[in-house]
Amino acid sequence: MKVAVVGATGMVGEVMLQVLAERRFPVTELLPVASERSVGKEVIFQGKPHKVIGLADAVAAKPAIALFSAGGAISLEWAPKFAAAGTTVIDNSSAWRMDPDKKLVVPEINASQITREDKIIANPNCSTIQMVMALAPLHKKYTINRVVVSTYQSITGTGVKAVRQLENEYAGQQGEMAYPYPIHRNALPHCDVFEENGYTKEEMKLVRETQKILDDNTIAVTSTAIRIPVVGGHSESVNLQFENDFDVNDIRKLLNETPGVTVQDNTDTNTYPMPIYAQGKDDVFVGRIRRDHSQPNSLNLWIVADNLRKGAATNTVQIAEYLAANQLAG
Ligand code: 11C
Repeated sequence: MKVAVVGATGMVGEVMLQVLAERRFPVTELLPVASERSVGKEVIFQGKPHKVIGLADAVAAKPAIALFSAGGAISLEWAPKFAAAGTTVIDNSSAWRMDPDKKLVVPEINASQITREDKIIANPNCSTIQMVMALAPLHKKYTINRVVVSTYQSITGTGVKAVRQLENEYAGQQGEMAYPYPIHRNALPHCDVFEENGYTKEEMKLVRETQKILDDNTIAVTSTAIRIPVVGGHSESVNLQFENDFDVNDIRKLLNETPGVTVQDNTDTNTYPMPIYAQGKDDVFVGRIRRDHSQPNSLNLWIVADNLRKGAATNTVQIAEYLAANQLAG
């Protein structure tokens, strides 16, 4: 398959190239695509250099699939142009996620919704993906009424500018700031911009995207998203209230049996998920599984995943794998 990676020189784009190679996606020709100032630069794919091309040239090359991670504005302008040329776009920005005509896909949960007519498919936000991976099997069996989530998010979610800010702060140097405050030795209750309702965009993504992916607008979700000086992945403290009572051992068993989820949960051995161990892995890790005794039918979970992999690149490549396996693209 001819595959374009739009935003190939960015943080997520680089991981997309890595994941495509690792998972041996059947790429017959790779088109690394980036903004004009990167055109002509080289990226390495499968050990070989590939020249970066511009967006118009990539559309003209009619790839079967284009993986986009170049920001919402580029997606809004260029995804329809690729789609019109017959390419199936899998878009990692927030541009199309809540469009009622676009599918918002976590393959383990809802890939079967995709048809050949879907020419722009949205990849959810990283913090949503890892949460719904754990929630989906529990919702199916016990029906979730309410979710209260607090996130502890890696600076890699902001991008390379934030990584530089932290590095400069470690080194005691001045430099460009990605955040309004220092991030070293700090915690910012502020991921993405504030909306009029007092929540940040990141917090509202957790609300709206969860309902869309689980196909249930009756699930009440409230969230607080925090940025912390960590690079390996996002962590989430999640409190769930179910319609029906549950057995905690059955919850553990359900999560254990869920493809893409690894349970790390043994308080005797201090076993629980942490971003330093999740980094570089594709699974979503769940631990601290325990009943919330303060109210009926309630459960606490701690969920960790590498936000650049399952939260972004790996999920996108898994969607591409589904398209390839079911001959839905190209
Ligand atoms: C963060 N979740 O950690 C964001 C990054 O909507 O795809 C990804 C933003 C998005 O800041």
